[in-house]
Amino acid sequence: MKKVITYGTFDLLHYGHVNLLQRARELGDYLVVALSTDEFNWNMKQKKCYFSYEERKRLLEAIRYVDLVIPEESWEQKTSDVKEFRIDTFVIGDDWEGKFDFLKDYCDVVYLPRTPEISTTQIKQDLKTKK
Ligand code: C2G
Repeated sequence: MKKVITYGTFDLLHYGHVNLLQRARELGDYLVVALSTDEFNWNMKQKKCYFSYEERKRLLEAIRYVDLVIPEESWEQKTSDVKEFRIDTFVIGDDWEGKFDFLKDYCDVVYLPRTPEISTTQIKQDLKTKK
């Protein structure tokens, strides 16, 4: 079984995220999503999530491409995650291009093109301006 892992906040979930998850899953047979916890988002990414970790986890688990959701609590956990879950491929959007090449010692590393024109920031801005 070829196992894939990806990481992210996934708040507010949108089709750009689903495009990423679908392509990630297509690189193997099993997809693990390490979902940033509320604390990690706030302390390390200065992101205030609209949906809580549990709500975001529930949404991800409803996506057909996702097999397992685990918490992302630190920047440093990727290597141990790859070992623990016997991951073959690490995948993430190309906004992170090159940032996780250190994982090449343990698994394949794939940066996928982001889906253009959609982002949570854009959604929030549009909601503010839409009458
Ligand atoms: N993404 C995408 N296209 C978009 C928006 C996001 O392909 N229009 C991808 C991102 O590149 C990422 C995933 O969807 O691979 C999740 O996006 P975020 O929730 O913004 O993830 P991020 O905050 O970048 O967290 O340790 C890694 C971090 O946890 C990644």
